[in-house]
Amino acid sequence: MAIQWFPGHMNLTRKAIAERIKDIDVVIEVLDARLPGSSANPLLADMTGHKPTVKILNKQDMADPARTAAWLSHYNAQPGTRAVALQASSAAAVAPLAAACHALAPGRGGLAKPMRVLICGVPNVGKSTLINALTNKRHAKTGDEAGITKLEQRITLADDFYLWDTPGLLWPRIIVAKSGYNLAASGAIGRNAYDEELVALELLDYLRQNYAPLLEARFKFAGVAQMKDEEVLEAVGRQRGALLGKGKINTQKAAEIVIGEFRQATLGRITLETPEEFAQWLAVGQQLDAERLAKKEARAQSRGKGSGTRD
Ligand SMILES: Nc1nc2c(ncn2[C@@H]2O[C@H](COP(=O)(O)OP(=O)(O)OP(=O)(O)O)[C@@H](O)[C@H]2O)c(=O)[nH]1
Ligand SMILES: [Mg+2]
Repeated sequence: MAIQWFPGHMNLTRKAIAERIKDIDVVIEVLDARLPGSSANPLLADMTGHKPTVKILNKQDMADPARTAAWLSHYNAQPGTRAVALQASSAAAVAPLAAACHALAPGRGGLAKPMRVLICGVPNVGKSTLINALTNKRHAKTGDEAGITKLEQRITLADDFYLWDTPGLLWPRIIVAKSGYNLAASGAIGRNAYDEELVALELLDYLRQNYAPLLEARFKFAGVAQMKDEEVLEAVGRQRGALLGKGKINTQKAAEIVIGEFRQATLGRITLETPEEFAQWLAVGQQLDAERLAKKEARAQSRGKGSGTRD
């Protein structure tokens, strides 16, 4: 069962964005550069697709630079999309964004026609941090946890330039199982909506196959590529002294350590997906979802027939 998280406040955010979008000139969708496919919200794409959009691959300081370059080419090849990688906490890095908005909506500017920009994205991706850097102020509350921003908030960048910060938004059904795991690893999913051990095992599985030297250097053991995921988790627990007594490993604690090290990038610069991998996962997810819908329809039809015979 894939990880899902769509609490009630997200439904309110969805409605608020759907209402606001009419009066918006440019949409900035903030993505996590460590999971640029999984953090792109299909629900936002449906609601904002008709507006000029800048995709920001944020937290690039923690992502694998070669993979960030590949994702930028991938997104920039899509019609009507501009993608840039940045570190939202750096005021110098975000300064050119205002110019990019003017380039995308050249008719806007001046008191009669102020530029109106909506900043959106999944939880904990750095939307509020970006707004604070753009305005050089701590307008918006930030924090390393999903769901810090609770309500839409308007912030004035200049007399003729408004920004809307929005709460993090996911979508009602995450059909790509791997996306659920990657979003949870990044901190975009509420703590109670996933099992830390499962998320850590999925993360270790990917790291073992793609970033073995980083794992080995950080946790000081060798041969991870040949180990099972459970063995790697236990080795982490042993190395960090996460023990339950009688030589048993506290795998819950070990899982929290693995996830924490990924989130803080103390493991190194890591990206959990390439454009090609994500396209494959999406195709599988869509196939499974189509099968699920077909079964549901068949069940509904057979129920319909059943009631028909009783009539
Ligand atoms: N290393 C790094 N950390 C960042 C960057 N941008 C944001 N962060 C951190 O990521 C965490 C989340 O940032 P927020 O700005 O609160 O994220 P948000 O998207 O507004 O989150 P919600 O309001 O919960 O949806 C904070 O701890 C930030 O300091 C970045 O570019 N690099
Ligand atoms: Mg926020």
